[in-house]
Formats: sequence, C-alpha cells, structure tokens
Amino acid sequence: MQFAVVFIQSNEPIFMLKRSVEIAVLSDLHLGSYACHAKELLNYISSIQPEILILNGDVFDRKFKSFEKLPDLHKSIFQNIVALSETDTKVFYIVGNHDQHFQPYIDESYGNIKVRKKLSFNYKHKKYWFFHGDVFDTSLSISPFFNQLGTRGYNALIALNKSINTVRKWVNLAPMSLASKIKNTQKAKYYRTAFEEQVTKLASKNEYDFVACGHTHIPCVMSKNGVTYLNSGDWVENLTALEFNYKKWSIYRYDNIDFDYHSPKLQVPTKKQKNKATSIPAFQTLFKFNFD
Ligand SMILES: [Mn+2]
Repeated sequence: MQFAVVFIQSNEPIFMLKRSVEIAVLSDLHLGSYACHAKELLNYISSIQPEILILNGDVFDRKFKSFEKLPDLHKSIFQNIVALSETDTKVFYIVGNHDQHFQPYIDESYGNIKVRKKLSFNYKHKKYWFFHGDVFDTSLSISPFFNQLGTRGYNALIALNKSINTVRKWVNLAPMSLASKIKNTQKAKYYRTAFEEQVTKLASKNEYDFVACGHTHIPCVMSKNGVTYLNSGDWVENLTALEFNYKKWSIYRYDNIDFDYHSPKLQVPTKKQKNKATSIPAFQTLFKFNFD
C-alpha cells in the first residue's frame, strides 16, 4: 500500500490509501464522450499506484475538442493520471484511432508521460508488445467474412449481387450489398476471432511472449498461437483494466462495493509529487489546442 494525493472532482486534493500494482493497462476510456463511465473510472484510477501505467489507445473520444470543455469528472481523471506520472509511475500513452489528435506528439515525452504509437519492451524476462489494434481494421473488414465463405462462395455471392443490382436498377432502386448484410449479422463473432487470430500470429512471428491490445472493447487474457493475448476491455461497457501483480496478469473488473466507503481515518497525507512545476504544464500544453 502507498499513499498519494488524488483529485476527486474539482481540484481539491484528498488523501487516501492506494493499492500498489506493478503494471496497470487501460484502454478505450473515451474521455469526452457521454459513453465513458467517468465516476467509476475516477474511483479506479484514484485507487491504484502502478509502477507502470499503459494507456493503450482511445483515451480520448473522437468527440474530444479541448481540455477546457471536458466535464469536470473527465478532467479529474486526466489530472489523476498526470499526478501519478509526477510520483514514480512511468506512463505510456499509446495513440488509438479515436485520439488521432495526438498523432503529431508520437515519440514525445512530457515528464514521465511518453506518447507512443506502439510499445515493445522486456519485463521480467518476457518480451511484450503493446498497440491499440486499429491497424487491423482494413484487413478485418474483408478477411473474417471472406474466410468464412471461402473464395468460391464469395465469388458466387458477388455474382448474385451483381444480377440483383441490375434488376434493382431497372426498377429504380439503389444498389444493395449482400456481402455487407451478411457481414453485419455475423460481424461481431467473426471480428473477434479474426482479430485475435491476426494479432497473435503476428506477435508469435515476431517472437513476443505477450501481446496486448484494446480497440475491440472485449477484456481478455488467453493463450493463442504460442503467445499470451491480453485485452484491457473498456470503460464504456465492461469497466475493466489489466493488472500485473504477483507474477501474473489478471483482469480487474470494476465493482462499486470496493468504493462505497472510505474511512476518514485511512485518509492520510502522502508521497510528495516531483517536478510538479515543470512536467504537468509541459503535458498540458497539448491541451492549449482546440482540435476542431
Ligand atoms: Mn479503438
């Protein structure tokens, strides 16, 4: 257990106990969108003291325009992340498909916060690879469906689709896509399997022991194709994070019961933040811009 300053709404720090975690991984927070479960996320982020914090993409939603316009709870979440980086926590910010506004800052460092497109490192004699996962979107929009039907089935479907559209044109109807109709009904199932298949095969080919993504919003720890595949889930639906502690990875699932009550006796002052004057404003220069 460690103690640290946390911001619960507004900017007023309170003091509370924190759980120490070796590595915490969060993705798909979607700050700046109503879909984000901000209260729960703030509870969680204020309750941990990780040595390494990996934000694996889509921290900010596509709708995010400026830090000033964020709801207070969302601001507090980010302030807590910055505050963690001011203690001993190394923070890696991996850019996802929603937070493309941060593309120009890839490979920059802001104090203890490092902005990256992907991350690869050795930890406790194992080789790790972290990336958001949107890089597979182009191939996956075709592959899962294509694989299922096989080449002949796919060609037959395209031929049938063409004849149907010729008829539709005669009667002044817009063309339709049978392929996309089938894809939509089966989409989720195919997508998940194909995503995990492609990610693990590529990681295995590159001799990684672990590969961690976000993007699918489906939390997961499993072995596939000779590597361990990790997914941190999201803070939209599942309210999950990945944690490495006591030599193993596990999925943290948010539970309100854990946060119902804080004894005032346990709220004690703590660890001093380092370099506060320099690196927080450095990272916050990012937020001076409006991403309209
Ligand atoms: Mn994404």
